[in-house]
Amino acid sequence: MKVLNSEELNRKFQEKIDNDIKIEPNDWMPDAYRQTLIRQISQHAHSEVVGMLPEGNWITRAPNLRRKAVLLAKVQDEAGHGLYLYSATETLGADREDTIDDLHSGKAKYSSIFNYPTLSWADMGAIGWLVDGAAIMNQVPLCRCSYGPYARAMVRVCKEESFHQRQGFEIMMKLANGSPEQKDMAQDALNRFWWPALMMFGPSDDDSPNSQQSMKWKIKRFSNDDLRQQFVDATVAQAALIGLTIPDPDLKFDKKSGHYIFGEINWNEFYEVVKGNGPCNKERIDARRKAKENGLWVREAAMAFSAKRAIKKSA
Ligand code: FAQ
Repeated sequence: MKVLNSEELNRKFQEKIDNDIKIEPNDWMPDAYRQTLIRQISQHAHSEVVGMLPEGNWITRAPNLRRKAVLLAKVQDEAGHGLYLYSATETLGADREDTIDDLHSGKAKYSSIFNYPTLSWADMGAIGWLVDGAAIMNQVPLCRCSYGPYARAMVRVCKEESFHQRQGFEIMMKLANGSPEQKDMAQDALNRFWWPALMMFGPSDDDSPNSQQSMKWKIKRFSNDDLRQQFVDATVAQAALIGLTIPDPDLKFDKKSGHYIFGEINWNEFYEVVKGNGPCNKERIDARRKAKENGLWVREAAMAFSAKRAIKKSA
């Protein structure tokens, strides 16, 4: 069999991408493609796991049994998403423990949105509606990502996120149609989560160092700004439907382009939160570190049990 040189391997690889043929774990891939995927997928996994914390905060305080059961199931789903994504990262040769250590040391990023506090029950509605809503907008195109294991994980993740989005919207709808105090709670949650939700899509295209190459490799199918615009266009109408006001005095519909024009995002706030200076960054990482330490005995017990079983089996 002819041995291909690096230039030929790269050309064949890009040809596959251009023809929408999925790249699988044992296929040849440029190292930069592998590293980009490890970076993005592990950060995505961290986001799912850290993302359990703001909502986990309300499980014991949900207003009734139905809400508690739904919230519990939703938070569990996020843990599952983290697990599929860590597994997808492992198919690229990354060590799961190392990626988790990178999160705990502050080396790896996770979504800025999870560094904001959840102050009222309405925040559960705002997170489902806006945060899961933004996550779906970004993740549906990832179902067509060029890397097979990531694309396949995203199919199931998106089905679950779409249920999450609806449960959040339903909480907001109930509150917005409830007493004046309940409506105020819903509006307050929208006021606090709107701008951070827009930041979830990442820096604007001119300041996004990874986008161009990731789009060439079909990891990303749309730019950060295009997805943010799609989210705004879809969500403004939903807010109007339940009588809530988007907290943006500059928001207006542009007939010519068919899109909503929205105000300037506070990029200074975004970069501060990403750097670790958001309202809850320290609390979130401390909680994850503590979870790892407290779970050590469970991992050790499982390993000891598995070693004992292996000895018994070989005997
Ligand atoms: N927060 O060049 P780009 C969820 C970083 S899951 C923090 O544009 P890229 C489910 C970025 O990593 C939410 N950092 O980067 C849920 C890069 O830094 P690096 C997570 C951010 O990768 C719901 C630098 O800025 N979703 O919500 C953020 O091409 C409810 C330059 O940016 C995913 O991870 C940010 N918002 O595009 C769970 C989806 N944005 O690594 C619980 C997969 C950017 O070079 C409850 N990821 N950065 O040091 C993606 O689609 C992409 O990675 C983007 C960023 C679009 C996030």
